[in-house]
Amino acid sequence: SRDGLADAEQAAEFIERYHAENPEAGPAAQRLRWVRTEIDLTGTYRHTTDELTFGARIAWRNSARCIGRLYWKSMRVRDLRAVHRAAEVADQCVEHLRQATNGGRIRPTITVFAPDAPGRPGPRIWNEQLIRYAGHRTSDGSVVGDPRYTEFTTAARALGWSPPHHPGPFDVLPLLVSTQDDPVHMRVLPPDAVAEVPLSHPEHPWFAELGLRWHAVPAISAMRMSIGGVDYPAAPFNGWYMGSEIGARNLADTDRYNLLPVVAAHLGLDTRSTTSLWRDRALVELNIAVLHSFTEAGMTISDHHTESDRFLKHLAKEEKAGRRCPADWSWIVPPMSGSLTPVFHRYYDTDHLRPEFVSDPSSEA
Ligand code: HEM
Ligand code: NRG
Repeated sequence: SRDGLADAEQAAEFIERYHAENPEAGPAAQRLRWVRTEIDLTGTYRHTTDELTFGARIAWRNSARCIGRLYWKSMRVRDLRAVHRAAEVADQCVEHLRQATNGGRIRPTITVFAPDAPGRPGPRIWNEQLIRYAGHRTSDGSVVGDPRYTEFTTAARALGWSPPHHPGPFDVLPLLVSTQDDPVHMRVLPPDAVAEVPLSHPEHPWFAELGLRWHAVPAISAMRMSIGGVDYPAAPFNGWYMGSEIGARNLADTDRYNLLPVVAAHLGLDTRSTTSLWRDRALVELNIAVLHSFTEAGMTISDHHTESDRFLKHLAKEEKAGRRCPADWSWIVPPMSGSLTPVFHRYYDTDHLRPEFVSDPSSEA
């Protein structure tokens, strides 16, 4: 828990599940006795590296909002629980990005930093993701860049950060890391750790002239991972993008880059009436550009049809293993062409399982 005290019941439940799913680890009884003793003596307990690896993978498997769970067993888990200092956390976030990007063959990866312990909270990463673009508020009240991050951008600037040249639409934000000893450590990401893809369209040469781009790796860094009563507040993880996350949300939402009117104008669509479905047509072309550009650049990405098929395969496997698989319909169904994907046409278990990733309201900057 957040005061660093491990709940003994959650601990026991996790250790039992670990031994049930990993018979080669032997019976749980002896380990359970030790964990109870350790909690009695210190208020918490240390996971073995195998328990941590299993716990992190199960936290992914239990993520009801995630359509990408088919590959949960193969996530790489970097055990960096010995890392407490902010500068070293920042170094290892950079190393995470390099290993996860892997020259374009993106590897699902999690880096686990020190947990919360009584009197010794673990480090915190303030960025929502390791790679995000600044939102610069201009004098006329408009925003250059990602409007979602105007507050974070202001905070980074107050701490001395300035955008690379002049404020542009795709300035990568610095990392902000805090620990008990270091209230804020700021780290500009080295450009070679930040793979980005310039966007072009397979049939419309004008598209590339828009100067759009997106980063290749989505690495969520502000969720705490909770395993068997132990909280890991800094445990950044990544997989790869489903194209519609970029093309149907980040670049299209009216409170994000709001690009559908721009794309529609270049397509020569009639934007006077919603009934022309100009937004829908522009949305498809924008998403084609995203998938095309990532593929051309050799960066792992998948479309929403592929991820939907994989997710149904995952559900079937979980059912066969005799497990429930919680899923949140409103997050699983892709943000475009919902009814074209099989995940739309059914309902899901909605139970809440642990281990899990939890959004920390206080970290939403
Ligand atoms: C959410 C896809 C890997 C954990 C999502 C969403 C998508 C997605 C489309 C919904 C995002 C949104 O609507 O904003 C994928 C794909 C992956 C992948 C294609 C490729 C391997 C992972 C990994 C983890 C993970 C490795 C954790 C270890 C989560 C969690 C959420 C989520 C916790 C909910 C985030 C929130 O509440 O804001 N995923 N994911 N995913 N995914 Fe995955
Ligand atoms: N929609 C967000 C990312 C959320 C998680 N998506 C993933 N996760 N693909 C965005 O940046 O657009 N992942 O770990 O791969």
